[in-house]
Amino acid sequence: MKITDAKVFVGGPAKNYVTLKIMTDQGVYGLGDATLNNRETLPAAYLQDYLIPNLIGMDPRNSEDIWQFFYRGAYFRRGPIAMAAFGAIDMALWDIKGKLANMPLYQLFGGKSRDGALVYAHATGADLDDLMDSIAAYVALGYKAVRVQCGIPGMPTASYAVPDKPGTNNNYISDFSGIRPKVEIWNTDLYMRFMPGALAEIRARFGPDLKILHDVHHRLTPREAAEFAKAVEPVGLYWLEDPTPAEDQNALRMLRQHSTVPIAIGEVFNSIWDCNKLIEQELIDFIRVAVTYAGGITHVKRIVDLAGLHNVRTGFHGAPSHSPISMAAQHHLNAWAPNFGIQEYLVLGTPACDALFPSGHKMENGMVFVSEAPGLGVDFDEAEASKYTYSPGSHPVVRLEDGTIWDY
Ligand code: GCO
Ligand code: MG
Repeated sequence: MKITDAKVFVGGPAKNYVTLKIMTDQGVYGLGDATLNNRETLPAAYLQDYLIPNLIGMDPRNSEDIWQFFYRGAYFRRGPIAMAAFGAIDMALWDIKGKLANMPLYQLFGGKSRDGALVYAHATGADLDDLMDSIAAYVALGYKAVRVQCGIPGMPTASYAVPDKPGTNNNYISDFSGIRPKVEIWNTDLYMRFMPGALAEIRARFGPDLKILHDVHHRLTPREAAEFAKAVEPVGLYWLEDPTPAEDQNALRMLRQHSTVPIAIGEVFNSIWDCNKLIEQELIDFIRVAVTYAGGITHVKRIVDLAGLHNVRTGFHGAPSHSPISMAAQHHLNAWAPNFGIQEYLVLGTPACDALFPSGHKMENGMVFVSEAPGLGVDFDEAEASKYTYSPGSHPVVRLEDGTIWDY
């Protein structure tokens, strides 16, 4: 069996999805997602200029060897661009494998460990009242877990404080906003003073059963993060996400010594080498890698297995920049993983997105139910795709009030 051709499409409704389609001499094709949010043309170029010319003629069933060929066979490796490109190839090869076996992918991993996978959505408010309304709307839709982000009084801008209602697109990703980023101003003192009380009010209003998550977006120092974790301890968070800059695998040690708040990190990690110490030293409770830019199913499955040895559960990244293809890959891993925790999943529910990616995965009452179709269980309509073109966007850049660059 041979790979005969592969094509890359960039574009989509309100998002620049990067979709890979791999064709074979047996008529079976596979789909992959290489969407690196706001840098979409780069994995697309890596695929087109280097990976696809090498892929043609390979046996698509050898997904492990193909992964090793592109990763270990490269001298300069890792990083989000390369790993997103390898990830898309890997997803597509698993899709082909599932279709050849006539089985949904989760069966090839070891079958189902659960019927449905718990998900969380993003509730966001310009102020606390607005946030309460946003949370209430998600609860009314049946969500059992909600990430809560709030505008901070006195802080002129905070990227995640844009009003957001269920069913709307999440504006914190600056869709098609152009190459030059907006600048946002951050003030740690104002955040530290306001947010613990706001979280306590949310708990008081929604009661003990709602799973409340909060994302700090890497903006605290290790000491500040420890202080913040202690302050929010009584709220009973499901998790505190990205409290410290992600590059420093030692940063969570101080927080761990002072607090038992569950910690989630990893949406910007690209490989097992970014999180092996965090997992082995049991400094985290949830690992947030994404199948898209952590090298596809083959590599993420290794991270999941390492995490399982250390009682770390999964909480894969699922911001709306991931296309339904990589979300499908995650739905299959979530159905199987013995150490599954939760899945970030914002159903945008736009008819245009459903038309581009017809899928059998279903969401009901805050849970995802995986498709029983062979392979990934999601398709790609090329005629629909021809309606869209690429439009650049950029994440905001964050500065402190004195001008110092800070983490977005
Ligand atoms: C999350 C992320 C998003 C990011 C986005 C960047 O937890 O979903 O932190 O809020 O801002 O994925 O592309
Ligand atoms: Mg996050």
